Amino acid sequence: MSLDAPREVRTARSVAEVYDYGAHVWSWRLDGQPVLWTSGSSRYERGKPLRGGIPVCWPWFGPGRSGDKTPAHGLARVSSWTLKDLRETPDGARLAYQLTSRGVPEALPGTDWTLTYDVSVGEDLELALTVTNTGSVPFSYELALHTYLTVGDVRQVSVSGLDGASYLDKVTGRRERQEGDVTVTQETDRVYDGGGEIVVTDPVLGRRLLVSTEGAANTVVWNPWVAKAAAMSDFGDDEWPGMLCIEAGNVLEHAVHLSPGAAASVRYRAEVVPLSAPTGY
Ligand code: TA6
Repeated sequence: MSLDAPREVRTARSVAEVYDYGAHVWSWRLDGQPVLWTSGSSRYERGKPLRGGIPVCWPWFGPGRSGDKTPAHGLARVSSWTLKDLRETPDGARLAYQLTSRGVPEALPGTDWTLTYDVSVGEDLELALTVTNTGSVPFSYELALHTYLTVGDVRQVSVSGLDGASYLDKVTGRRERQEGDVTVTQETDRVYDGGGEIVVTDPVLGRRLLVSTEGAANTVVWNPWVAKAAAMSDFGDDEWPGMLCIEAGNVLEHAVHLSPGAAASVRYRAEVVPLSAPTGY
């Protein structure tokens, strides 16, 4: 079954589309240039994930820590969230979404929880995702805001802010330590310990993407490169040079354990600055 049309949010310089399905921030253009990346081969079907934008991965990441969880990246991104509030201003819009255990009990059987997701989008993007344990049973979860960013050519991009960080290289299965900026010269799928202030420098598009996160123990950097892109039917074979995922969350050994009544939040902010502008990062 096809999806309802996304909500469109416009300002003088920006336009964004957000689906209630998955509370999925899908596209975001600033001064006519895409900031978020979306695949021309994405599916738009209930029960299937969208390819691009910002999938909300919860309550597990990938196949989960057990390695056998389906669907990949959990149920939040393939569930219909409720829009609880929408406020539009000349600077953009704030959308408040909610998903609860009443709607998706199979996500964490036997538990009660509420996800609230505040999306603010205009000339910059601010996300805040809060998980609240509303029941009497503790539970654990992984979470990631799986952000696809548009880049001019991923082979010419450098990512700063992760120097010295330990990471799991999911391509080799080895743990490594980052030396200097991250560059992409092959399939890249890395779960870094750390994050905070990340800068994606894009000489082709002449801009920097400033990403800052809070409450996220992990930063994931992903580009599928040639073979993996070709192996995904919802990812165009020639699309991989134009995207880079800079994701924020709590995954693997940083899974979150919530006691009854407790809550935990992850925040993600993205801003675009011209390459000529000084960065405070
Ligand atoms: O975040 C990177 C990653 O975990 C990769 O391993 C790759 O699987 C990617 O997510 C996309 O996952 P998806 O289920 O959306 O195809």
